[in-house]
Amino acid sequence: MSQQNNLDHPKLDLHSRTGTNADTLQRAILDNLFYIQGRFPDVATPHDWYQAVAYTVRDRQLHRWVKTAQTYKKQKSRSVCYLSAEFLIGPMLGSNLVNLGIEDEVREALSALGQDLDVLLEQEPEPGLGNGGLGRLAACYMDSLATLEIPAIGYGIRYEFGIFHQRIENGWQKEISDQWLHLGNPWEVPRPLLTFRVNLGGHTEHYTDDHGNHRVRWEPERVVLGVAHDTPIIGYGVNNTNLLRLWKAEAEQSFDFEAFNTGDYYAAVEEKVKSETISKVLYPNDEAISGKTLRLEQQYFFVSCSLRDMIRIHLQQEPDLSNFHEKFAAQLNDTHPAIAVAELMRLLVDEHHMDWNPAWSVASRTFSYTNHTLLPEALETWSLPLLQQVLPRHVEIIYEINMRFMDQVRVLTHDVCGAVTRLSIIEEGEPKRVRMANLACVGSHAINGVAALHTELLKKTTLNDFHNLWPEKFLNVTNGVTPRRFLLLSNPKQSKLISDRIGEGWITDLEKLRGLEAHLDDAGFREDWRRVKRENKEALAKLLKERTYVDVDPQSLFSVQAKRIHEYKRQHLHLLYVVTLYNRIINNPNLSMAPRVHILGGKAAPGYAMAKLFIKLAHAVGEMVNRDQMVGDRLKLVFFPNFNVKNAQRIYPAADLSEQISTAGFEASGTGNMKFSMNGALTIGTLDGANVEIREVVGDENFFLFGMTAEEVVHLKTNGYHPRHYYDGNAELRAAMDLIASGYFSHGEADVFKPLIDNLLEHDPFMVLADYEAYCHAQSQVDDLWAQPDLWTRKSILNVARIGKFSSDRAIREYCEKIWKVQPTPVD
Ligand code: B1N
Repeated sequence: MSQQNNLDHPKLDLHSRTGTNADTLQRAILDNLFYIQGRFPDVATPHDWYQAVAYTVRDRQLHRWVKTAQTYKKQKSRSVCYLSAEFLIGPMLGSNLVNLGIEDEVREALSALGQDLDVLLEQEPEPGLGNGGLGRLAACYMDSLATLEIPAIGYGIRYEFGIFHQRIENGWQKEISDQWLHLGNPWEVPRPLLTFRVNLGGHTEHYTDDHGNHRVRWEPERVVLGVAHDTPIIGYGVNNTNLLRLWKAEAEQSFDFEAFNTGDYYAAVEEKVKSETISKVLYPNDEAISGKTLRLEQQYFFVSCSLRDMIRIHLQQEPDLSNFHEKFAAQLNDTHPAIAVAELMRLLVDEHHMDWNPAWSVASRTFSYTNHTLLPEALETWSLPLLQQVLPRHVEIIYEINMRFMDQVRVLTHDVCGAVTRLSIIEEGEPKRVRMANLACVGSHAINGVAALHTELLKKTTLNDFHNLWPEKFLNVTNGVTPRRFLLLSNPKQSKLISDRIGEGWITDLEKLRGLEAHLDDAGFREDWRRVKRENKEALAKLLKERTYVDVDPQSLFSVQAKRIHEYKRQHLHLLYVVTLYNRIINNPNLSMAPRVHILGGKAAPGYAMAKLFIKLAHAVGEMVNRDQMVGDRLKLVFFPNFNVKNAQRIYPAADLSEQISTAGFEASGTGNMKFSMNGALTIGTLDGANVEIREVVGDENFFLFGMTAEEVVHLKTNGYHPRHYYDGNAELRAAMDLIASGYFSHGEADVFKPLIDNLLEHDPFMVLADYEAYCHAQSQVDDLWAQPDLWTRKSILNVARIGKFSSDRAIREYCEKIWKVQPTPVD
């Protein structure tokens, strides 16, 4: 007898339950409002309505989701597992509506209920489960994987507190804990039955089993539970609905009755508190590691749950794990999940009793590793004693991996110039340390950088020894971003303008934007293009006024730098230019210039004093400039607080100029650069990260290039860099720095910004001063073009028309072909 398919059950009328016409949707929204939230329309708050809509949308995802799981299972599809400590997914309602194609119907249903969809969209809290580019990339890739009908699971951590909320107090950043789960999360489905016990601490015992085999038992000091929480990720215009599976840490026994009975109530709940700490909070460090035990525990926790989940899925269909690597391709998103290499070996050898060699063959064919940074301080290493304390068995396994690897290396390299020591997973020293990048390289069959320049530099510098050893393992996959969220959803006006001209094919085939070039000579089209940008700028101006009380004129050139605050990204170079413009106005009150609004946004890591001081300086300069009568509308400087995905979606569409001004050789790729360009901004930028490739495709005449190349940066550094030389040699630079140092922006207190200025004068590790003049020069070219609005518009259109390469669909196709070897599995 054939098994009854749940979805074909005669009593389950999915169509009336999850239909998508406005009438059905309206009924469903009211149903959810009542049956899930216990609310009547008369008393429902906007947040209640938002949740009712969210549940209504989720219902429509669920049957696609079940169908997807059934299809993948039936077809025995090979799946991608994207292992990442961060998924910066951003608010889901808007993107789910867009991907399901029911935005108009929901809008109609809501308006019949007297509700405005745009107001409800604002209600959704931001799931800030990431720091910046790396976490957002993982989210864009999940969108593309589903859209391309690739079976995929995103595995990560369900942080109770995501990235902190940035509040500005008296110009200083203040971190407020993020409460995104406070009012409930309608998108996730908790799976309490899908739980794994994760060991921590303790010791190992080696013994011989009844058959004479050498075995190892790990006797942990404590155990925490990892509980799956699933969020469906729906593709655009397809039925495929993949899974984002995030693990929440819980105590094995939430209540210690023995302690309770002996009267120690607090001890009774202590275990619970300690266990739950593991998924409590995201480390807010972008590009820097802290070496904290809890961070290692987080990494191991989610990796162990994920691998065991993959094994569970595999064994539902296969008798053993010898072909595990054929079922799964696991991507290590930077080194944060790199402990997976040792953990999979432990699972295969200790728990599933595979021999070492076949186990190693499976593991190294399962993993591939993406490197996201060359910054030495961001390369993770764990002190061996700490690792020993948390993961005693993994230390043994890492030693075993390293011993075999070192033997191989000695034969292959003959230890030319000490390559063996540099390749070793273990770094000698007091204490010894484990290099996670080395572990990831050794345990992976493919290693990739995230932009062409970055990959080249990786091969030549950071991972040079590995490249010499295994050149065939290295490849580049330039990052991409999803055009669904960052164009279709966030910039509906530009999207409509594009679709009216070239149809909607661009949404899933971004190269089609090239069709816009044929409309370049159409004056009406250029007029419409300008109007759309203008309207987007008006909307941002309104938002800026609400959030910062600063008035800006939407006619001005909007120049934007929005990203994490970091010295290598050189927000201070941008600021020095603003102060320079200010000085020019003061020195020449009648100066005629292109009116500019400079917008900065981004969070500083709480422990990064220089970055936090920068935020204060930006506010201090803004306060003086913005209220100076002499300046008027010629210059404004605004710091947009709490830059996150939600705010980003309102910023990109309103930018005229995108500031991508990092020191060449330091920004691995950047992805904001792509989003700005996709929204019609021109870029002023260095030859760094993906800027290089953006300039290549949009054309160098449509890009404002300045600054040293990565090679020149290295050259200058090796030959002795003297920032003071540039200070002495450029009067405008000197004036700008002197004005800041004088206390002009700090109520006469010269000390406040001294660390920043001194650092620039004495060290300037990212060569701000060396690039200052070239930057100012490029900015004046920007002004010249701004004076020719029609020419500007042409270049803006060309940027969009030629940006197709930077769709995350292209990036995911490359991963699928070159690394994962997976094919689409369409779902009916
Ligand atoms: O990854 C992005 C790139 O576009 C950026 O250029 C790159 O800076 C960013 C430790 C990181 N690299 N490393 C991190 C994040 C969190 C953390 O705890 C490092 N982020 C990047 C996507 O490829």
